[in-house]
Amino acid sequence: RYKGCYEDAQTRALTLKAYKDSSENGVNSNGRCIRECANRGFTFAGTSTSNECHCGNNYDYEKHGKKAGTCTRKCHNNPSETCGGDWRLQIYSDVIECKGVKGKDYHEDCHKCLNTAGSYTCNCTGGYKVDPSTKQKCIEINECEGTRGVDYHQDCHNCTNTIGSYTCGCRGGYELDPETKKKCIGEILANV
Ligand SMILES: [Ca+2]
Repeated sequence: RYKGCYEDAQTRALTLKAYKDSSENGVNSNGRCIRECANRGFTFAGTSTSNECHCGNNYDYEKHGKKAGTCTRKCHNNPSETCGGDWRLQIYSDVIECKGVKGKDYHEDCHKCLNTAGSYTCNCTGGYKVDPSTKQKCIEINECEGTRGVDYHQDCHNCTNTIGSYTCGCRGGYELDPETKKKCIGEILANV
């Protein structure tokens, strides 16, 4: 969450300088700095002078004053964003989405929200898995598109996907196991 552009001084607004990356292939971004600070256990992250990242847990980061509109330096090797300025910190706070509102701060289809550094992921209840592309919501598992004997029961003849599970159809002479509805059992003797 963007807090604003703040003045910095010798007595630093944020307590730790996490990195200064002026390497030829180094790319600075506000997201990188937020993740770096979150990984180190800091709530606040601030980019500065194009290639620096500062971290802190101190709420007095505004002690040298807010200087709106003066964080105008492009990020090192990343001109699509600004990364503060000279003695200017562009400060963000790590958002803990999971403490927020489901459907607003984290995805509606996330069953159990888990905070990660700079983002979140989800635990999913039975029959669902974490969406592999975003990792931020639970998607239904189509067991029937998987492998017989692994994703659905070896003895399931015609698999039909259901929301949260699957069910089976059985070839003539077999019946659906009434308890699990996931496998076909026993030949019916009347057919002999
Ligand atoms: Ca299913």
